[in-house]
Amino acid sequence: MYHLTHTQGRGPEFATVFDWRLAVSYTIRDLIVTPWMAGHRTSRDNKLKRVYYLSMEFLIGRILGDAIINLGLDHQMDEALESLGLNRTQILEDEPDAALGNGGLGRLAACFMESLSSLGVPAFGYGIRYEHGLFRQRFAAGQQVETPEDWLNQPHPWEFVRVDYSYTIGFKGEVETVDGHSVWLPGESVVARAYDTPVIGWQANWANTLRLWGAQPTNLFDLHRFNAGDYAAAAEPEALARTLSRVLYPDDTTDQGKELRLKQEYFLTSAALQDIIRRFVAEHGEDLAHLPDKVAIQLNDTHPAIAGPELIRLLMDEHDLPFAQSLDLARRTLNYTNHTLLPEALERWSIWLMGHVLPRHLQIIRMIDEDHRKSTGRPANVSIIDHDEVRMGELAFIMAGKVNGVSALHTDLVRSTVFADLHKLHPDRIVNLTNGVTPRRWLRMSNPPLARLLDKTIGTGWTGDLDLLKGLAPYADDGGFLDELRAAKRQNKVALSNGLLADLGINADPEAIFDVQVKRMHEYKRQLLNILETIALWHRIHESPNGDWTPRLKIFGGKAAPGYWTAKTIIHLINDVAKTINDDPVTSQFLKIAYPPNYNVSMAEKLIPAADLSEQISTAGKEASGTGNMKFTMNGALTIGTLDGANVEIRELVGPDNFFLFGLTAAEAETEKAKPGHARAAIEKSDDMKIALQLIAEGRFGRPEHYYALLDRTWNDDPFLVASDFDSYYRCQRSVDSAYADHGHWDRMSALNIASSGFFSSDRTIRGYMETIWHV
Ligand code: CJB
Repeated sequence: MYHLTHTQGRGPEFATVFDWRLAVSYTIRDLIVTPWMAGHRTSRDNKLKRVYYLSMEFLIGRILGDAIINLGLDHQMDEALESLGLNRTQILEDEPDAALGNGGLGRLAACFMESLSSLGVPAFGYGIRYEHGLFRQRFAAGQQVETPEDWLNQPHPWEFVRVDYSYTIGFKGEVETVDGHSVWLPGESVVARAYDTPVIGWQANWANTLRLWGAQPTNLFDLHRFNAGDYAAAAEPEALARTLSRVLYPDDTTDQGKELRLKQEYFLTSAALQDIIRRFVAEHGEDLAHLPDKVAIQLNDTHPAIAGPELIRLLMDEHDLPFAQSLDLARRTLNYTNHTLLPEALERWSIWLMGHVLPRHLQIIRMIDEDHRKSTGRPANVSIIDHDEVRMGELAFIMAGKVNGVSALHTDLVRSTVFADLHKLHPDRIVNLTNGVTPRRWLRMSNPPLARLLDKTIGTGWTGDLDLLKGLAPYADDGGFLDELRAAKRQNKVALSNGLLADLGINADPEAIFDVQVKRMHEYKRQLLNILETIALWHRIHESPNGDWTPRLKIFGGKAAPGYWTAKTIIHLINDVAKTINDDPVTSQFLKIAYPPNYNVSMAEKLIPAADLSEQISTAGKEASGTGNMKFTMNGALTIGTLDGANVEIRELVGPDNFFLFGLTAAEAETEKAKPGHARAAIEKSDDMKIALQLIAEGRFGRPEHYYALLDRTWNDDPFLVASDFDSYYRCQRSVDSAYADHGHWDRMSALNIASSGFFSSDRTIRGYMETIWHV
């Protein structure tokens, strides 16, 4: 009530849901501030080493519900809201998602921030305060339409603006030599201003800061031009600066090759490093030789890889250290996580662009390259500069103390493929840290029915120590427990069905298998395989409509990068197929498709707890890890998947009998792909796949000309081996049907999946980083 009156300036009789949500958020924020400040004091007074996580993406989602859970106030909050006549769901759902990320990489950063706080590790996350997060997706005639996202179009109650922490970031200009020193005279500059969001850990013992940088002009506007009446031109400096933090690049894996993107990356990195050095000097004095003892910096993918040359520049040009020492200090401070092997995702910038935007950094990159080549005996293929391009992956590797992959398989492939030559030179540098997700958001908060059952069965300790889920294993043979597990799942399925009916008009039977594939739309993730299997199944049901079919609801969710034509065509196809199948009275009791638009973190929180089957069907060797796969497992869904990314570890832990495996291995996929005509040969052998493609070509699902290019690609190219894996996938899906028909058996498998999922807590991952990389 205090914040409603004094912060929102509204009396309860006039207050809207929005006013109440803000009042509740400020009340909760007040409770976070105390541990937050205590944590800062403890870190400073004890001169603790800090972790700094640099990421172009933090896919946070909503904050309020998560904060309430971590403060342990969910019951009290319910009572308080009820006494005010308010509805908790309505309040929570009024909050817009902070969608400052595209997919797994950004969501991982958000989970890591939460785990760092839960474990009480002094840490800062550094990112960009994008005015517009990931675009909103809607469908028009089945096709994706993007509109801007505008989460900051209303007050954001969680942040504190820090006008006193502002840093100048330069671009372009010249490098001059003055008294034997290189001096960079930037031609442009902007100011990075800090906006802090506290991230509260489990049980509110500790809170860290997510510091996001917003761009400001160095001069607010040109008064001279303003006075001359040229108002638009007068505002130009502001508009230009703001562009830097205006939009999140809506691309998951491809290098935009844009000057703005490079500038954004440098903007984040330089602001963060200036802030880190300022704090170090304030706490430990001017002797930067001790930097690696107090600072561990993690680069989330190559996006902030300019950190290597920037840290050297700051140490050398601004703090007068020699190059060799600066290089050594930087390398002992920086670490790099690789998140993908897809060649198009490993950033490269033309030498021209690098020299144009960051001329001093290009000089330093050449010095790093030369030093590395000299010290390693000038081997071939490991240079940072190659074919007139700066290779950011190589730069990140060479400048890192440790380089890590994100699942066991991925790390092996990092060693044997993209960085094979560098790995030979530095055999101890690459380590594995399999990803994880926070069980607070992804289990306790998003799945109350299951959380209650777990509390009742094994106690509440699992939330902070997910390994305790092992205690559930004995209950896998307890009929009473399995009935309750089924009831909890059913409750989530009913809630989802109600939502789908209200939002999409789809009438889903909660008894059906809820089969969910939610993730970014990408060919390697193979949503195409899933929809082709759906078509083939539909055709089979038509052939024997009186057969003993297990009812299924196929749920898809995901956005395609706006410029990714094939992914957008697959979205169109799914929607076209959904329309035909959902309207078919012959099959509708057995098969339906739902594709709710605008998949985001909040939607994931509803879909995952309601899923029976988790689709993790990427071409083996292509998905670095996956983290959705882990969330589904924790929530009791069974996985149908390939031996890819963390699926491999999920299957090992839950046991092969409790996992639906299909498809080629990574090695087999490589061999298969090398065979000329592999797709055509596989399709010719598969009646089901052939009929599915034929039905599309015949126009059974909308105008076939929309799909000719996709069909042609599938028959003649098929780079992600949909055809080669089709029959294996189709057969595996039928084994899912029969397993699901046996409730007791299915529920037992589900219980064993949950019991084995403790390893996938991001607390375990963060502990791994602490031990093997950060030494905190
Ligand atoms: N990933 O989300 C992204 N974006 C990229 O640009 C590159 C990789 C994903 O990162 C996740 C977190 O490590 C992985 O689980 C996922 O496999 C990978 O595609």
